[in-house]
Amino acid sequence: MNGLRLSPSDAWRASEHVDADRLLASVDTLASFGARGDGGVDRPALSAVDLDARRHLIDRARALGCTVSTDACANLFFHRAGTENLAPVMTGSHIDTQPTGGKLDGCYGVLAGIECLAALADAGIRTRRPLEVVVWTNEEGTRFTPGAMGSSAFVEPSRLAAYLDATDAAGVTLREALDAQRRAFPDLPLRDHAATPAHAFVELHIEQGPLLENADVPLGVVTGIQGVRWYALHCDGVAAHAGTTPMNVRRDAMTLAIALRAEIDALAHALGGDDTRITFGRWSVSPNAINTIPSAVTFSVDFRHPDAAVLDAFDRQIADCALRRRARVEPLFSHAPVRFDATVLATLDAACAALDARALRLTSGAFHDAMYVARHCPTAMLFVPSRDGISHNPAEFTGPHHLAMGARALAHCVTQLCND
Ligand code: HGY
Ligand code: MN
Ligand code: MN
Repeated sequence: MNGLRLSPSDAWRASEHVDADRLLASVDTLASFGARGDGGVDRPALSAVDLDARRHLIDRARALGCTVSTDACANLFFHRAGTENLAPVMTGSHIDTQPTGGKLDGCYGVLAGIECLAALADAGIRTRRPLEVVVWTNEEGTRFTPGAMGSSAFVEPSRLAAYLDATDAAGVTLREALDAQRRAFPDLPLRDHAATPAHAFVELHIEQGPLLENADVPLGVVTGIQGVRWYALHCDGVAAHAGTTPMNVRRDAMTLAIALRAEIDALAHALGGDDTRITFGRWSVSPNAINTIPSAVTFSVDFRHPDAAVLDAFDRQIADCALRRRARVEPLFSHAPVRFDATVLATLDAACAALDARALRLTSGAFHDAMYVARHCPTAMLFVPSRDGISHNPAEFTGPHHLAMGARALAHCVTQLCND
């Protein structure tokens, strides 16, 4: 990664031309697509409001002189040409949200990337390498499971085939949603990934946890991401009358599910100790009637841990648990812990130092598209603080000063990398 080093003034000038007001206004404009009444955002991947938001960002990118392309998984690529036709530096994130999401998760990384494009234009800087801002499809994985679909299919295109029949709650398949995107943007050329691998990828994101705020530090240089496992647990019972069926003859699926949840929770904490993060976030009950004993209950398990051996042990033991209780475990998503690239991390350190901003090195508790892209090219992430560590919640908030500082550090870093 050595090569022509920019005169420090160029990276600095790019960071200096980040316009905080323009960035903050772009956050509110994007949040208007799928706005909730409580200040949050509900913008499912490839939904009508997501397509409207994509159209808005495509228009912004084109107005900044970028060419726009897409791929088979509807990722968007906003390409700013360099002086040489070299492998581009990429930055970006996702714009799909949780159902009760905030304005910043993912969106901030995309908008700060676009702000870098605008800052480079304002500063009259033409970097040696192209810079590409990416919108990765379906990172949250709430409409279509698994998460981070777009980045995973970008890194390994053969994965897409297995995703196409994933269905949302209304029975719409990913295949149909991708067709809707193609119909909405028929003129977007397909990016030739094989011909243009990325030189490096930097993702700017809110921390979504309390560490930076507790340390009173404005920037986090993210050294890696902990591992993740998602499962669906299927529990069967026999539907029967709530009033007439004696307790000792019931086969209540909910009784089984509650006992299984307790056993899995205990297992996770026994294996993972203080680093355990276990969540049982999505439940479905059939027939879901007050006066019928449940015949089927399905619940989700989201397990996170930094240690690959713990994740593998959990895999084995959750399967044993389910077998013993005659339930069915369905693995949904799995990613090992990731370590980011030392050179990109050092470039982020240098950017923070150039801004005279204190930075903390930390591991991400949340997964991100960068976990897949790290297998494609040298990758790292940069965080800004989340107030009260809150995210996946309409109350998600980061102060304007921190949002601007993160974007300035990103501009400094990607400008530097664009001339490696
Ligand atoms: O679930 C995650 O870690 C990410 O926020 N989608
Ligand atoms: Mn995110
Ligand atoms: Mn998220």
